[in-house]
Amino acid sequence: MKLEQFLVVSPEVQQAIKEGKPVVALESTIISHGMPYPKNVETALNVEKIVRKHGAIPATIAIIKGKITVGLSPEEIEYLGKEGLKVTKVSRRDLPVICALNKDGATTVATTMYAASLAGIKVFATGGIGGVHRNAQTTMDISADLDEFAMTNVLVVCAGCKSILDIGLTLEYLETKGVPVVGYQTEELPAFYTTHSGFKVDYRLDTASDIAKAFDAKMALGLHGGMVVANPIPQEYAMDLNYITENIEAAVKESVTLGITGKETTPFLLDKIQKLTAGKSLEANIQLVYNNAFVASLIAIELSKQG
Ligand code: PSU
Ligand code: MN
Repeated sequence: MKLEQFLVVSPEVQQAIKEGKPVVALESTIISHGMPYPKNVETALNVEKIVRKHGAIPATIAIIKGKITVGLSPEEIEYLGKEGLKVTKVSRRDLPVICALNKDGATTVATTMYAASLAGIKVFATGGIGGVHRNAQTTMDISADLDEFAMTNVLVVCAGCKSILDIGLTLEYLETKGVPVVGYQTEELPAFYTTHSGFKVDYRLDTASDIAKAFDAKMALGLHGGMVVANPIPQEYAMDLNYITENIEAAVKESVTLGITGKETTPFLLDKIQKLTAGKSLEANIQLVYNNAFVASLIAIELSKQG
């Protein structure tokens, strides 16, 4: 077996990579497991528009019939969105079986990073990354996203991580793995729905150009692995800290009561929070993803200039 048999890159994305044009990778678990239909499809298509508007080429990634597909068509995005939870959520450990058996899969941050790097894409925009779950001391539930950051050379723009996770432990883990956490125009790590988390980023960088330079330096130094760029939700869309905290606590409590574990945990919590906040959290989620697509485009453009 050869890699080529499992990897399909759309002609547009292939051409852009060949010519050194800026490309922004986008994930698909957020489409099938992170948001309800049809908002998920609408958001995914808008994210692609935003990337184009700012001068980069979007490459939404998923597994289609066993092929890691980099640069989905609008029809494929619609299909994944409509299928929703029926599509397998594919993180690193799931990839071999899903590919070998020609199945469909939605890619998490970990597998989207991996696919992006196979295709030669350096920048990826998402909503929030996975991390160390609360009570990981006993459950050992640590997202494979974090180890991917240790191994795969892709820069990921996100809005931090949700406080469904233990944010402090997530930062400790990233430090151990040598992954820089950079704040875009912020000293504080954002916590997805809010700009506030109570934790500091490692470095505040204020321009896409400085971020691109730091990532280039990481590569030049032979320091394998990615970089987290934390981009706060725009203030006008940020949620009230007490309100969202209460709802996150309730969602986490319910997941424990129901005995939800493993890969079901994150989608369960995302869905529960959306229901508890009557869709308000969904609107914030959509807006922060748009903002991340914008900043990722700026960084991709800077990286393409530096060659
Ligand atoms: N966090 C979010 N929204 C998401 C996810 C995480 O706020 O959609 C998704 C991402 O695809 C991420 C995955 O990579 O969940 C992490 O899942 P797990 O914790 O099972 O590794
Ligand atoms: Mn997990």
